[in-house]
Amino acid sequence: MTERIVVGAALYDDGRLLAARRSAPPELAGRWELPGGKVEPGEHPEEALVRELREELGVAAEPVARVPGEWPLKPGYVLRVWTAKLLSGAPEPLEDHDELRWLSPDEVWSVEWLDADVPAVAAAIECH
Ligand code: DCM
Repeated sequence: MTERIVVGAALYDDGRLLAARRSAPPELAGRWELPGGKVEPGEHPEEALVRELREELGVAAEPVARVPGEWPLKPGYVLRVWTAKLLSGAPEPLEDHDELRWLSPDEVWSVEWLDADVPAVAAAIECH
């Protein structure tokens, strides 16, 4: 079985990293993640990243660099992360999230990230 890729964005603006609090499903609700989602069949991961940020947050953003590494999610799914730059718009929690927070470097570990996002965020910080 091929693994399904979930893309996450380490979206930066003015040195701060965007964290999004999930509103669903119940077992993940209340935990924080890098916004993103599943790559659709035939879609390039970077395209999926841009699409997810538009759908979930209502912003235009562009991928900057792949963060080295890959993190297992539920069986059959892996998380890959890109740093990304906000081009236009102010993120709003339009889908899947009930709160957004811009975290300065000293605030990055102040939220309860999803399990897979802990090493992913650490790696993203390293390469920003
Ligand atoms: N996921 C995650 N971390 C992220 C993005 C997604 O752990 N930064 C997980 C949550 C879901 C799965 O990936 O189990 C698919 O995400 P979604 O429901 O947003 O498509």
